[in-house]
Amino acid sequence: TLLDGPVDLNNCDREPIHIPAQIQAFGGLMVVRLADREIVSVSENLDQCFSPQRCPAVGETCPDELAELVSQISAPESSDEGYAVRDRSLAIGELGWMVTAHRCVAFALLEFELESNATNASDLSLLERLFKHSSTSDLSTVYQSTVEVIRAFTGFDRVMLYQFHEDQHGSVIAEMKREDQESFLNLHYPAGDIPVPARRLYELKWIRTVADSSGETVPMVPPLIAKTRELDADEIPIDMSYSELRAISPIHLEYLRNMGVGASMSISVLDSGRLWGLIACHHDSPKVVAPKQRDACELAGVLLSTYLTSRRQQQALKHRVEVGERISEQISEIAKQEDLNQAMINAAPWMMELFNAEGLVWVHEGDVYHAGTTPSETQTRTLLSSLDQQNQDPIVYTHCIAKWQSWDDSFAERLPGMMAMRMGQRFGGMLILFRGPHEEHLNWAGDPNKSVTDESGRLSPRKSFEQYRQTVSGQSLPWTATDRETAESLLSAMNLLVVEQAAKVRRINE
Ligand code: BLA
Repeated sequence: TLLDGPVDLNNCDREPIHIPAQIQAFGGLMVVRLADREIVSVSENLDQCFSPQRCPAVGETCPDELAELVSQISAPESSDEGYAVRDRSLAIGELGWMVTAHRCVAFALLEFELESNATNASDLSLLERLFKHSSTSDLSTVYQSTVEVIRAFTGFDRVMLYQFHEDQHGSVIAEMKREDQESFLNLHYPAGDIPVPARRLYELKWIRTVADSSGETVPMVPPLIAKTRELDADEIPIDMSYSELRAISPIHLEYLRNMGVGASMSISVLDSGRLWGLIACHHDSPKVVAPKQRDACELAGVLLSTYLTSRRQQQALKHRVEVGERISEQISEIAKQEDLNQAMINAAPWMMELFNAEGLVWVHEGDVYHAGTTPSETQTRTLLSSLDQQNQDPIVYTHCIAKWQSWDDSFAERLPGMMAMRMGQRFGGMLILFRGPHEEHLNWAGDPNKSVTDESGRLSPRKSFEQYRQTVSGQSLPWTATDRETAESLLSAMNLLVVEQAAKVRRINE
């Protein structure tokens, strides 16, 4: 468990962005109830897709030319959330339309986009280029070639790879841009720029476009739909989580305009199902990306995701084996010694090295042993009683102890990082590691502490993205997922050891 201060959710973290009841203007949307094929809602601009005389209306049955598509997505095997049948070229009236259909619970969402928007997007050879050298090249080369390929493929002015850090703020780790544009490379952005509901949605739907950050949106009529035709049927909002045309949150549109961006697109990069980052694309002017092009971009995101996951798993496996061997070697040394407490103190140097720590406290049967740089006796006692009041998680950690509790200043400054490993209840042993301060310099795009609230208390995006240099002090290097995994291995090895020691003592006494 991470020991941290209170989490502050702001209004952005509560905005239900998946049910805007509006779409972007570069296409039309029709919602059909699967049970009886009745049209239950249409975007106000649908008559631009169909000729006005023939435009299907709410209450009518879905037109014949769409029946096949609707039956495809009503098939039980297509009941997966977000399952979509894409890009059937359909002639409706005089124009050719690209229809993307997907199922949302009891409804089909049919989205119409003009085929003429579809430029020649068949050049998938670009994607091949992406991972040609990936087995031999380092990660930064793979990142760079990803943004280069996506830019060449789509023509966006700027393409970036944006990576989330553990606290959900992010930074630009690769960039390809127009020469005259200023660079965003290595700039950091606060977590609030991409709020919780957006990050959650982007784990489900892997690509989204903002065709025009100043464009009008088109309302759905009616905004609410009923699952059955019964008069008293409950009406629900149209869930647009998987929609291509979903209107983008007005707060984010304001953000893009503040940044001087006319169109945006982002592709999710996932690591084991969790959002790892985004391929973020900007265009100065409005830009519609054709459906087939979006598909190819999404595929590039999937490829990068798979690649990152397997690479990380390989590294983790290697590390796990190495650390596991080291731990079992050392623990068997400890096991050979008579006095467990003395053995633990003797083992302090390699444990500190293993965790890149400066100090260690070992607590056993009420006795406290110190090694390296540690808090004073009194401070340690205070710490132990606070830890006792914590939940009983075996591993708790913080890289900024002052955020968790108020401490004697010198302790928080000298040793801001702490990780406590609690052994099995019966033996009451606890190992605490301390890390010293680590100063970090971050270049933010705009002052992250300046949240701007308007008269109604609504949080609004920053107006200025002027670089702001921050020196972060009062914290240690964070305890990474790898550190936590190492702690788990060590803890289970120690638990086993103590159980064995106890059994030995029992045998001697018998
Ligand atoms: C969404 N914010 C986003 C998205 C990005 C960013 C990439 C996804 C949508 C898209 O592709 O454009 C942020 N874009 C960035 C960042 C960079 C970039 C950091 O290019 C860096 C180079 N935004 C705010 C505040 C709020 C907010 C204060 O700054 C809330 C009050 C909201 N951002 C916000 C919301 C969305 C969003 C609500 C979801 C938009 C949607 O999908 O409807």
